Amino acid sequence: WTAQSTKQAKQVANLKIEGDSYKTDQWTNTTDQILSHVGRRLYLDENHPLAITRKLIESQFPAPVFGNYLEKNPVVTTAQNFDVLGFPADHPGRSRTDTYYVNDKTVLRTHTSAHQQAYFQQLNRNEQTRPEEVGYTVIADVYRRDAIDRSHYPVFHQMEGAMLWKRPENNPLASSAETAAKINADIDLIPTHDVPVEDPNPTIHPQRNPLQAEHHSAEEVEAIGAHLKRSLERMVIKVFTEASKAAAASSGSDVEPEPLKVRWVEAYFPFTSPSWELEVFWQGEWLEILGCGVIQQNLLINSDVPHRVGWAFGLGIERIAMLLFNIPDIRLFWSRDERFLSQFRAGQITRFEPFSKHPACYKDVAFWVPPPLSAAGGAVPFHENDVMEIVRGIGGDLVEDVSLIDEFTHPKTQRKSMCYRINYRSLERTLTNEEANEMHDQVRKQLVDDFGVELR
Ligand code: FA5
Ligand code: MG
Repeated sequence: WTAQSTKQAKQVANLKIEGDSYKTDQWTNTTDQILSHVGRRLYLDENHPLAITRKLIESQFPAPVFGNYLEKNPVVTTAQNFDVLGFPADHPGRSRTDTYYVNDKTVLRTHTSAHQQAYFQQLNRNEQTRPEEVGYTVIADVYRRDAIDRSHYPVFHQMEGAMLWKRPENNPLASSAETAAKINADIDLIPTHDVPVEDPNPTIHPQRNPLQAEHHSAEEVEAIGAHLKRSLERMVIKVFTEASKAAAASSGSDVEPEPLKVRWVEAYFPFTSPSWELEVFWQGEWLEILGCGVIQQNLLINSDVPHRVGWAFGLGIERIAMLLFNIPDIRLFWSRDERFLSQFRAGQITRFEPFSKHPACYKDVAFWVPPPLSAAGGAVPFHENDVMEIVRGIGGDLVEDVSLIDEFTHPKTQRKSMCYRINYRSLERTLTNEEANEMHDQVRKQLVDDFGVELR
C-alpha cells in the first residue's frame, strides 16, 4: 500500500508556487489545498490578530539592535530546512509523513530556522553599514503535516529571533572571559521584572546538550544563556500582561486576575546547545511558548560569522494570539468572515466575542488495517498523518477535529482495527447532515482506495 499523497502528486508534473515552477517527483506530497494558503500574508494585514501579535512581539526586539524581517516565500531546500541546521539523516522531521515536500530537494519550510544561515550571512554583510544591528526577528508562514484539532493547522506562523556578539578574532577561546564580561554588561541593560520564574536553571544533560568545549567556555555559555533568558522572559511577560489586562477589561471585576508564572525546561534542537523551552502558566496549565538555545558554533562558522557567539529562539504566533485574543479555534485565523475580521484593530488587544457556535456533526469510520508488506516491497507504513491528509483534502476547514477513539489487535488474526471520529463543523454556518454524509462517504472511499483498508 502506498501513501495517498504520492498518487495525488503524480497527476501534475510541476507545482507552481509564488510564481516559480517546481518539478514534482516521488517525494512530492504538497497538495493544492495546502498551496492555497501560500501568499495570504496574514501577518501583514494590520488589523488581523496575527499582525497585531507580531507587532507586539517585535516591539520587544527593537532597532537598532534588531532588524525586524519577514520571509514571504515558503519554498526552501532540504539543505536550508535540515542539513545546515545539523538535523541527523534519520530525524523524524525529515519524513514525508511530517513534512510537505515539493520534490526530493525542496520543501515548504517547517520552521523559520530554515532562514538562520541567510540572516547570519546578512549580519556579516551589513557589518560596515549597520554595525549596531547584531540581532534580528523574522516572521513567516510554516507548514507541517499534523493532527487536526482546534489548536493544530497545517499552516501556522513562527517568529524566530537571534542575537550575536563579536569576539576577538584571534584565539576567541582565550578571550572568552572578555566576551562573557561584555555579554554580562548587556544583561544589565535589560529591565528586570518581578514575575516568579519557577525553574530558572533546569538541569542540563551533558549528552543532550553538551558544552561545545572546543568553541565555548562555560562562562560564555552561562552569560549567553542568562541574556537569552532575561530577554525572552521580558517579552512573554509583556505579552501576557497585555492578555491579562484584556481579560480583566472584558470580564469586569468578578474574575480574579491570575498571577503570571514562567518556567524553563530543558529541550533539544540539533542547532542549539544548551537548549530550553519557555513555559507560561495560563488558566491552570503550563503552556510551551517557544524553543531556544545557544547557537551551535559550527552553524555560525558555516554562515560567515565564525567570530561571533549568540542565542536564537523560535515561537508560534497562533499559540500566543489565541491566548491574547481568546480565539478558540485556530481555523478562525484564516476566516474571511467579517464577523471575525471586524473585531480586531491595529494596536489593540481585545477579547474575541464568538459570533456563533454551530452544531457538531460526529461521524466515525472504523476499518481493518492491512498487514504491512515485507520491507523488500517498499511498503509505506500507515501513518496517522496520512489519515489526516485525506480528511483535510476532502473536508478542508469544515473539519474541526479528528481523533482516534478505538484501536485493537484481533487476538487470532493479529489484524489491527482502528476507529477515527471526525467532527464536521463549520465556523460560519450549520452543515446539513447530507453535506457531512457526503464528505464522510468520500473519506471512507479514499481510505479504501489509497490504503486498501477494509471498512468495518
Ligand atoms: C522549532 O520549530 C525550532 N525551530 C525553534 C527554535 C528556533 C529552537 C531557534 C531553537 C532556536 P518547535 O517545533 O518546538 O521548534 O516549534 C517552536 C514553537 O512553534 C513551539 O514552541 C510552538 O509555540 C509553535 N508550534 C509548534 N508546532 C505548532 C503547531 N502545530 N501549531 C501551532 N504552533 C506550533
Ligand atoms: Mg517544541
